[in-house]
Amino acid sequence: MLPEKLRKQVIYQIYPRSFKDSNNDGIGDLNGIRSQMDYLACLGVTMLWLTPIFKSPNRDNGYDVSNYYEINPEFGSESDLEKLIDSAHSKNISIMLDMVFNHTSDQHDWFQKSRAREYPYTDFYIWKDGVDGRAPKGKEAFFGGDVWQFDDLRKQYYYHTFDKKQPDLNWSEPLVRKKLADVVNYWIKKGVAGFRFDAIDYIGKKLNPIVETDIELTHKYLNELKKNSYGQDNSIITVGETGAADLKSSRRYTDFKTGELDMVFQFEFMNLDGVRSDDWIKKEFPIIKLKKLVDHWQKGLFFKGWSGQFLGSHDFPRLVSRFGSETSGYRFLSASMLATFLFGLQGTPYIYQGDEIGMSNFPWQRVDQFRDIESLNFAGKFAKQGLGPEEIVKRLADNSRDNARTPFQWSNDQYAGFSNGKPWLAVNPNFKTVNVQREINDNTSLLNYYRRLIKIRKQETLFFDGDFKMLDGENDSLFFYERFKDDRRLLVVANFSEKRYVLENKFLPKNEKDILIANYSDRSKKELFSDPNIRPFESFIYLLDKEGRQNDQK
Ligand code: ISL
Ligand code: CA
Repeated sequence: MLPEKLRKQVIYQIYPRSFKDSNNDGIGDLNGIRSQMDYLACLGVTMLWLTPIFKSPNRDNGYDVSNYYEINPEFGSESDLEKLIDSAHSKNISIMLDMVFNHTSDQHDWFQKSRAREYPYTDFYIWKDGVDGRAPKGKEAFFGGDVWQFDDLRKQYYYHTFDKKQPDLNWSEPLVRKKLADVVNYWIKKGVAGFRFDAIDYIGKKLNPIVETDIELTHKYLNELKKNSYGQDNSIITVGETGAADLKSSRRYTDFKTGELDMVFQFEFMNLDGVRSDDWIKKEFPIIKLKKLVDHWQKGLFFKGWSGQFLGSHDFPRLVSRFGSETSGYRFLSASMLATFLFGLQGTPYIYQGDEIGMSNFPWQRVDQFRDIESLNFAGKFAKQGLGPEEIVKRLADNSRDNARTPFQWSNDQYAGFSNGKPWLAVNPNFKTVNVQREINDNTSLLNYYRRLIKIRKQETLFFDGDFKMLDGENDSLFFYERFKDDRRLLVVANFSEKRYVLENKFLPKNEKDILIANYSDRSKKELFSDPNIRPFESFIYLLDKEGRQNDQK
């Protein structure tokens, strides 16, 4: 049975630093989010995933937690969070927190005590002696450098999957597992209704002879975490960020009976163009490969598990710049097409803040404009390889996570209405035209398109429980698929290119009323609803009853 609690969910991701600043220190905060609750309610989203809001030295903007029980003072206080939760609830919106449990900050009290070999924290992290005066055998960390870092006090090396200031917790230590379950329970009591578990498929590790992720251990630990915390309240929604998950393991994580999580984020779609991998040279986005993957995942997960669907997050360049086109005239069309494509799929749709108004990549010019630790570490690495500043900026510009982190564009006022003070990261100069104020009352805007899309997604049940069928799988840029159940079917057309196509007769809509949404407004009008010509970046969703189709085929 599909989990009913997921039927109408549309989750909105907020990067609090960059959403709305209430006290003009240039940093977004919890009161800022609360001040925009009407906006979020009017958008129609059901849950807000806040990226980490806990105390942190911000080496990785909150993904390095130094205290899981304290709110980062830059974001406000615990009472501000309580007010935010209440305000959201009054609009039927719930809050999802981001739990970074693979690692902590090196400033976390546990790490400080572990360095000093203080009981019972001695084995809270992964420590090893050096070999012949050098680091134990290991790979390169995700954010650059070796996974092993020497600690002067303990005179041993500790293991870090990400940055050197993000030491990995040792989940094989039962007390670590207990303490993390306590953290989850604490926030559940505060009224938090969802959890995103960061980099969760890295928690299970074999420690000897070399440190290696071990999926059996990850399942074991997660199972225990579920049993001791969120598993006790079935209404809670969980999503695991599982960077390495394939279909088989995603099924296992999210099996409706035995799974540990409600859904996972899988990254196979998002890794197709090589963004943020290896040399940071962006590759062509292969649509045929995407189609094969979508088919594989949609058919393979249906009735067996569930996933979160996304094309953008705080970890990737902006989706319109990456998969669409910023060329004037195509920004709206390509951005709305991408949203339509995504919302038509099975799984829970996620919207990353700003994507609903078409925010795009920043026009970077210099390395010193970047703030993200990953980008800066890579810039250093490229410089060491002898690349010139221009080439480095180019690579960062195409790949950097900072593209998604520039301040939210509320209006065409100074700093885009994000703050009255200078923001921590520069505002995209296109805020004069790309902003909420301009779009909110314009019926033809991307923002209002999203509102309609969210509405139909909640109303039409085929989005939730319709099976999937790819149509025209060989076409290299037109995505065309069906969601069906019994004798009802929903068709989704999404043209990923400027090319024109002609739709086969048997697939044409039969009635203008059957068009649920369309990004070319004439598509829902009497004269053009059944026009077989598909235009650049055209996208629409329509119902087609079985009978209509059979009649047509006679
Ligand atoms: O394999 C990966 C690295 O390229 C990713 O799939 C990895 O799982 C992902 O980058 C993890 O991201 C999460 O944890 C990071 C943090 O910086 C990101 O913002 C967060 O989303 C470390 O906490
Ligand atoms: Ca602030």
